[in-house]
Amino acid sequence: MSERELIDQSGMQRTLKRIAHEILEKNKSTEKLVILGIKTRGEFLAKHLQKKIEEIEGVKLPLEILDITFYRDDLSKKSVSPEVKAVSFEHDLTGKKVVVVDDVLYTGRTVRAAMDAILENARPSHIQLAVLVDRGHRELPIRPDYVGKNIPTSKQERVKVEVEEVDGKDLVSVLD
Ligand code: 3GP
Ligand code: 5GP
Ligand code: MG
Repeated sequence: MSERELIDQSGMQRTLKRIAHEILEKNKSTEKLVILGIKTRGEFLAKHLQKKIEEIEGVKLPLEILDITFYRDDLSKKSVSPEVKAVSFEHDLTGKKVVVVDDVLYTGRTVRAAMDAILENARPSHIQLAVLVDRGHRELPIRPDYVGKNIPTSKQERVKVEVEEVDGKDLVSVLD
């Protein structure tokens, strides 16, 4: 198995800073913005974006964390629907612009499940998507608004995302 390094620690910081600027540029201001990180690594990327936006604008955006495991529609291949864990958000997302943050975008099913979970609970005015890596192979009509890096992969390859808080370092590499 070979490992190719694609984004190192300083690259990761620059990428997140750029995405923070893009979020502010697209939305014109921080008003109504909420950051929502998808566990596990999306949570820490979301916290980094929250911090970068605070450094730029002086505003600490509300943050939500979502654990999607129970919502993925490919967990249960039987006709029975997967068990859905009740989600309660700390903030009322109605009328808000929710920026969903995940580490890797692949088929799009996790993001679809995240949108279901959000829309079951509230009526945001917008949902946007920020991902550190888009590795292609979409199975649903979902595209990110903010992308750290597009990494075309084969289905056999794996993108390894390491974040300081979980893995002790910030690094993105491709394993094949
Ligand atoms: P994450 O929770 O930080 O996103 O899915 C569990 C972990 O395995 C994920 O960590 C993800 O990074 C990693 N992973 C690597 N390849 C895959 C994949 O193809 N699908 C999923 N669901 N996770 C993957
Ligand atoms: P999707 O639902 O779009 O197929 O996959 C997205 C989710 O699966 C992300 O949360 C991500 O953690 C995980 N995932 C899919 N492929 C990869 C990959 O190659 N590397 C990593 N790190 N995670 C992946
Ligand atoms: Mg993930």
